[in-house]
Amino acid sequence: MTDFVLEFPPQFRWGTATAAHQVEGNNQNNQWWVWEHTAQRIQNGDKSGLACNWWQNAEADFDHMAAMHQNAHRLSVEWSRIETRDGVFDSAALERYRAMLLALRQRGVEPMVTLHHFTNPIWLEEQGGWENLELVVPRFQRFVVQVVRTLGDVCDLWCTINEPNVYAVMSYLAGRMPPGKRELGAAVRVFRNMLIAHVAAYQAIHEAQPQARVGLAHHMRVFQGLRRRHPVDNALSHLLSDVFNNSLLMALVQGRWHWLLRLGAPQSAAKLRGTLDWIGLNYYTRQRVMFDHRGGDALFSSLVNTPGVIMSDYDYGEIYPQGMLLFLRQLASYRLPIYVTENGLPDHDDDLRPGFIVQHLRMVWQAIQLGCDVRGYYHWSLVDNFEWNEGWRMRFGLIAVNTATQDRTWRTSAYLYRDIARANALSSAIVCQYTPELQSLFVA
Ligand code: IFM
Repeated sequence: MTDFVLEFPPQFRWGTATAAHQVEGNNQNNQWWVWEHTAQRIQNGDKSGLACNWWQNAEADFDHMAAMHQNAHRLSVEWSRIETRDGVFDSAALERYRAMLLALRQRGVEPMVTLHHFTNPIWLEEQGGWENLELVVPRFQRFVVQVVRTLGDVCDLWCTINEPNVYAVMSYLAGRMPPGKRELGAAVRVFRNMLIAHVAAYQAIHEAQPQARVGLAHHMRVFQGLRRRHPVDNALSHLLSDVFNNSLLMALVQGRWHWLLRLGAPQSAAKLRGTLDWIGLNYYTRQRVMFDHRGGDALFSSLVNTPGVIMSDYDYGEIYPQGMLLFLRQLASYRLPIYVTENGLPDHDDDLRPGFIVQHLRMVWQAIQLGCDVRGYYHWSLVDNFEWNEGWRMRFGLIAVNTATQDRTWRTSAYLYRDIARANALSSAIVCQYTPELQSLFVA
């Protein structure tokens, strides 16, 4: 077989992504902590507990990043630690974040900071949280300004909100995350409020730090009709894709509400236009859509697995790398710089992850060859961490975590990712060593 080297651009960012509540431990002041201790809605009754102990010692894992030749990391700051009560800010918490960001920089790792990743302070949640537009937009803006003013000398790459669509669906439609509601109207309102809050944050960050680069992390999922020529399955998959994937982009790129968001909208979407300096893609999988006359999971659709395909642990998803290329090309059409802000899978024994990484990075490389301005790739995740309603059973880490001892063990994928990041390339030598079964993919 002929040798190949698929090189990435010289400044390409090789990173991993995490979120505060999933790794820090003892985040007792947010709605998730309450949910974990009261709702009994998490697999095996798991709790975040000490998580990966980052609040005490994230630096130990930063050493692993450096050893893996990573030059970027996406992490989030925890609102409930920083603003412990409405308007009361904890400078010690902000100092801890400063120390973490500096520790990253000292290791040659550029931080990207997410300002909202699923968790809310209890005081905010008690007043209606993201359903309460008049409350949440100014409060979020005030919090963001405080963070950017304090940490702006060590970070200028900001991700305002992680996955507004997932947050709205899981918390207000599927009822699987707090506050556990199942109301389409509430989900729509929350999603819209998050977009409005993003815009307020975008503007405030630029006022506080003119050179800031501000974007958000958008979860996109391939929806395809289950039955090939079934017109209703196909129509529904288009509808879901339009609402879940495209409505956010329609609002923030074009300044237009999707019809579902226009109903009851407090303002026109015109002001939302042009409020992304870059766009983050969180891409995981494809889902099949089947018409369900009883209502299904949403909008008369049931979401099912593609029959016969290999699934990652606990049926989280199938491996569908084509979706990565599809969405990178779509995002590139908006002429924005792109970061792949998340991509990964739960795979305890790591038998699928090496192939997953190689296949998805091959798509990222291909997108770059086609002219897409992809600046970096952040694998989800560095370490196994608390996977929300799935608790600890889903293991997303390049590095395995023993939660009883806090011991770390590199999975094979960690060595693979190190070699790719070190080479800034996918090469035949790397593919041969870790995923020989995929060599044929690289034959021209
Ligand atoms: O763990 C989550 C993360 O918090 C948001 N995006 C998807 C990941 C894996 O499910």
